[in-house]
Amino acid sequence: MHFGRRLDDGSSRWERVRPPGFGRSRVWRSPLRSTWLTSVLGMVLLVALPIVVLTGLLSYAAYGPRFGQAMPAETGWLRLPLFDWPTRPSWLFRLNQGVHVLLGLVLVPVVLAKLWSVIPKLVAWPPVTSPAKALERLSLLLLVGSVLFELVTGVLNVQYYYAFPFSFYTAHYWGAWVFIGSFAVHVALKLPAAVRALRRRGGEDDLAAVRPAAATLSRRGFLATVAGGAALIGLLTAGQTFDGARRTALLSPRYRDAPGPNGFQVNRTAAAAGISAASTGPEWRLRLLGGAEPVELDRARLLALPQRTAELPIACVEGWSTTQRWTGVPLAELARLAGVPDPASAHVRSLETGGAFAAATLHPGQVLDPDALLALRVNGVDLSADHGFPARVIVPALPGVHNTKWVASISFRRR
Ligand SMILES: Nc1nc2c(c(=O)[nH]1)N[C@H]1C(S)=C(S)[C@@H](COP(=O)(O)O)O[C@H]1N2
Ligand SMILES: [Mo]
Repeated sequence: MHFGRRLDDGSSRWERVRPPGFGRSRVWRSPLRSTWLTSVLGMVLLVALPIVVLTGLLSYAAYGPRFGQAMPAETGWLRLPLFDWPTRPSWLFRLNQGVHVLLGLVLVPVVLAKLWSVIPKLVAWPPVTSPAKALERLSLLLLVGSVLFELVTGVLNVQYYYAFPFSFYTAHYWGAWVFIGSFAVHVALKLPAAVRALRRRGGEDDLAAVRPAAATLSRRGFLATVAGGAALIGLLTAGQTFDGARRTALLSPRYRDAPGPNGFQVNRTAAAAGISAASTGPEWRLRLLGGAEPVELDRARLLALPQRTAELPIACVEGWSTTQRWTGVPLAELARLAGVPDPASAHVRSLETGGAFAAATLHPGQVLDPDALLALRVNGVDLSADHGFPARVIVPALPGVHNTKWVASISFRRR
C-alpha cells in the first residue's frame, strides 16, 4: 500500500495527469491520521448510526398510517410501515424523535472528524486501480454523499430552513436508504481492517502523511476535542426535550407563547398560518362528517359535553417536545356523535388552507384511545390563538405535526 508514495515521486504516467491542489497527498500533512484513529471514530459511528437509522425509520412509521391519505402523495405507494404506530406509552414518539435528532446532531463532529481522517484516501490518485476498487469507490461516494445529505437536510429542518426545492420528508427518507445500503457495504469491507488496527493500537500506516508537519495535538487530544464538540452540541440541544432544562437549548431557539399556561413552544403561529380572528370567533362551528347527516357543534356545545383531561406531550419531528395538561372532548365521543362510533379512520382538517400541516389522518387506535382529545383548553385555560383556539387535536404518541390546530372538521370513514 505504498502506491501513493511512489506516485508522488512523479515517475508514473498517472502522475502526469494528476489534478493540482487538494489531490496532492503532500497537501494533507497531519501526522495524526492513522488507521487506528479512523477505526476508533468508525467504531463510534458503527454503534451510533444504526440507532439514528432505526429511530428514523420508526419515525417514518409513526408518520404514515398504512392506509394512504396521510402519506404525502409522492411516497404513498411505498408502504414501509408494517404496523400502526401505537398510542402507548404516550411518550413513545417523544423518546424516539428526541433520540433521533439529538444523536444525529451529536454525531456531526464525529462524522466530520472521520471524513477528515481519511481525506488522503478520498483524494487518492489514481482514483481507481481495479474494477473492485471502482465498486468500493462508488459505494464510498454514495456513503459520504448520503451521510452529508442526511446531516445537512436534518439540521436545516431542525432550524426551520426549508431552502431545498424538494420535500424534506421524502428526500430525508430516500437519502436514508442510500445511506443504509452503502453503510452495509462499507462495514462489510472495512470492519476486519478496523478491528485489526484497533488490536495493533497506534503505529503509522498508509494514512500517515508523506511529508508530515509537526504535530500540534496528540491523537488522544484530537479524539477528546471531537468528543468535547459532540458533548457541547448535546448539552446545547438536549434541553429542548426536557421542560426543566429548556433554557439550555441554545441551539434550538423556538418561539414561545406569552408567559402563563399557554407559554410553551409554538411551531406555527396563527398569524403565520393565516388564521383570522373572525374565523375562530362565535361563528366558528366544528363539522363532523361521515355519518348520515353532517353534525355541527359550536364551542359552547363542545364545552357542555363530558370533558376529559390528560397530560400529553407535543413532540415535534424537529426534536423539541413538551408535556402539558390538555382538556377537551374525546375523539371517540365525537365519532359517536357523528354516527360512526367504530371508524376506519378520521380525517382532520384545519381552518388553515393549504400547507402540509393543515390536515391529518388518524387510524382507529388513535381515534378510540380514551386520551385522544379534541382539546379546547390547556393547563386550565382556553387554548391561545397560537396553540390552536378554538380547538385542536391532541393524541398520545402522535407525531406533533398531526396534532392539527384550528380544527374545522373531522371526517370519520366507515369501516
Ligand atoms: N393547522 C396546523 N396545525 C398544526 C401545525 C400547523 O402548522 N398548522 N403545526 C403542527 C406542528 S409541526 C406541531 S409540532 C404542533 C405544535 O403545536 P404547538 O404549536 O401548540 O406547540 O402543531 C401541529 N399542528
Ligand atoms: Mo412539528
